[in-house]
Amino acid sequence: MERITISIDADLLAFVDEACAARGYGSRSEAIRDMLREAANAETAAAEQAPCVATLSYVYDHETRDLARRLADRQHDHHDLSVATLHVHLDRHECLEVSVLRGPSGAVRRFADGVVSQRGVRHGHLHLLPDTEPAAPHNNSHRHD
Ligand code: NI
Repeated sequence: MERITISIDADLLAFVDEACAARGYGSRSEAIRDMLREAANAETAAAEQAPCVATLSYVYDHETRDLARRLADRQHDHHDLSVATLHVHLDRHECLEVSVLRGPSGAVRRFADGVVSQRGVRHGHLHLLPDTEPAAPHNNSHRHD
């Protein structure tokens, strides 16, 4: 464990001491560690939930047994994330797909991992952008002023 020295306002220190007393911490260090841990967990959860738009690109051999069907199944299973997919027949064997995804970053990442990790899928790449104006789920109406 590392030891650090911090400067803290008197009122914040009073808050720490109150928390120590109320929650039965043995020391300020213990109390502050737990508070930081809570903050870190909240940060992780927020990043997981942060809305994003993303492109997922990959190449696959459409002759690999069942692969094209398995990839399409996955897209249908996650139709809530999948906005559109561009399919390019690169040559006699290989296909390039670019999927546009939209949703919570964690769910988009897991979906992408699930596609890219399939046997026969190569050159998988996910590019995430923050979604500043997330679409309301199941609402396709737009206002044009
Ligand atoms: Ni193709």
